[in-house]
Amino acid sequence: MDALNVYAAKMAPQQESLANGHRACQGCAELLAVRLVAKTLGQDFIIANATGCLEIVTSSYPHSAWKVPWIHVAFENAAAVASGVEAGIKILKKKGKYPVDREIKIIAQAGDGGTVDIGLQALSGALERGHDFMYLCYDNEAYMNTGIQRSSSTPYGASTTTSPSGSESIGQVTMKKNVVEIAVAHDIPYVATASPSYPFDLMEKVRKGAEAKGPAYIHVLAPCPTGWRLAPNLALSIGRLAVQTKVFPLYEVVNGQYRMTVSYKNHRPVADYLKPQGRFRHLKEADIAFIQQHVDSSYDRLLKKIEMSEG
Ligand SMILES: Cc1ncc(C[n+]2csc(CCOP(=O)(O)OP(=O)(O)O)c2C)c(N)n1
Ligand code: SF4
Repeated sequence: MDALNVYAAKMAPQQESLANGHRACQGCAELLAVRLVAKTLGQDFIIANATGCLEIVTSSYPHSAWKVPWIHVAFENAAAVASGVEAGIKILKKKGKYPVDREIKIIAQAGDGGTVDIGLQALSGALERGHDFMYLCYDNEAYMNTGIQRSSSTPYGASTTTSPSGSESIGQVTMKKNVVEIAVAHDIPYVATASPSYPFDLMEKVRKGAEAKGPAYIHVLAPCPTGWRLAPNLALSIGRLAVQTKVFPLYEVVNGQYRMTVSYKNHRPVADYLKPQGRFRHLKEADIAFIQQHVDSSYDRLLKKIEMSEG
């Protein structure tokens, strides 16, 4: 774990498939994560990108930050388009119109809105059909591109423009949907959570996901200074706090077997994660205690699955 904590740019692959000059907000951790993913994948991959921040900031017409084939698709169908690309290449290979030994990787990527809400059906279909592709969800926990509206990945108690906190409401009143477990339920070769605050852990998971034969799903927590009402220089440290407080455990599920990839002996209280973020500023001590309870019990459930995997 300690080795994964260290980061020096020199230790990461030097290749860049995502050029500089994109238009993400200052401190956007999503774009850092995407850059690390692109570095890991090299040059031979094709992306189907749902609409959202990531699409907007990397492709403002007539420019593109992508140095690889990149398709902007509708909000709901990144996984369906990736499935089509993968199937198309298979057919071209059969017809002798594409080099049989070329291992081009097919990627689908979307925000949480494009994944856990509107794109869930397309994602489930693609996972169930067993396409050889990797799906990356960059979860900034709301529909950021259109003005910080809640999604089903927004955590309980967060204030957004469509779940505003106030005298009548705590903000988001539902718990974050656990789409990682939904992906696991499809019995696919590789599922993982990842964070740009742990770059080597993230890159290792991307490598494993890309090498898996069949579908891979990686859920990346992407701190968003704009929507989380957070100072831009805190995006990476808040990502670290998400792991240190058990809010966002880093684990992988390889062929159904769970393994924690980053673990701490002592965890910090969830308040350390919530308090720096303006979207949680209104929470009272009792609300924080309630969230702590929920975090603890979700984490304990995860530990049980890991224990069962270890036999
Ligand atoms: C069918 C459809 N509904 C709504 C929209 C408008 N829209 C574009 S991007 C977006 C939000 C994207 O949110 P998310 O997937 O979480 O990505 P983020 O912008 O947060 O990275 C919405 C609602 C759309 N393009 N298509
Ligand atoms: S709104 Fe958030 S996710 Fe979108 S570009 Fe800005 S910081 Fe990144």
